Amino acid sequence: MSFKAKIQEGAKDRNSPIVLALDLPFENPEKKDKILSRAQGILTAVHPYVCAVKINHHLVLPLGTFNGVQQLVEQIQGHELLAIMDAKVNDIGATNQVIADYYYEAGFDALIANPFVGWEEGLKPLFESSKRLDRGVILLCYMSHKGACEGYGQTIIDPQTGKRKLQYVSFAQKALKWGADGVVVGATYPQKISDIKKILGDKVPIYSPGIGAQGGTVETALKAGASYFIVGREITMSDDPGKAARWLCNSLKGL
Ligand code: 3DU
Repeated sequence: MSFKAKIQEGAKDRNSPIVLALDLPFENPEKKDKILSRAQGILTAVHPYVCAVKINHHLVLPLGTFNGVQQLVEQIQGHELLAIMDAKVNDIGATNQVIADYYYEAGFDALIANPFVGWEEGLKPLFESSKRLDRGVILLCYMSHKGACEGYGQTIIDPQTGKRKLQYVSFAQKALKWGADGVVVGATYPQKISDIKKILGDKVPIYSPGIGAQGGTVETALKAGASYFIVGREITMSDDPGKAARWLCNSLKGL
């Protein structure tokens, strides 16, 4: 089963389209055990209210992929949740392949990649090995921060047609053509979500980060066409992460 189908089924079964971004602030790397147990504690409290967990460098750097992070991936999957690695894969094809091999070996179900590197000798090897292993590739399409307009918002000349188009429109079209399992579009840009939704329809789901701490809301992202909501600090930095996740999950049910 494809990653896209697995997360759709998981979100339906669990009645939650929330992806937990399991991000923690900087901590002295010597305190690895403290970092790991804090992450495990959040997972234990939050798992009933999410359909997947996204890991970023916040945990890979201090814990290491095959020590702490692999244990977390096992815990995530033990709760029947999917594990996404937000590596923003962004290099030449041969390097991308090695990045994917390591993260898939650690058990991740999907990787986030950056379409700026293109297809041939870029993301093609990543897509091919991911499809072979039934893992997912989610592409950045329009990031949530202010400077996103400098890259994802540029007007480009399409090298194939010679016509002008917006960079993020081109990335959404590539997500369709390349068979991506999803695209990331910031909740802080609801208009971009709806522009991209018009291109993707129901073929490629939109994952929307930037909720809470970055100023976006689930309501506007949902109305604009997002299917999944990536939420980090709003949950992880709460005094009661389980309660924060439950509240968010229930607020989505009312929409
Ligand atoms: O702002 P939050 O704490 O909810 O975290 C959002 C997470 O999603 C974090 O890991 C960040 O690196 C990632 N992300 C974005 O916030 C925006 C993007 O466009 C892509 C990824």
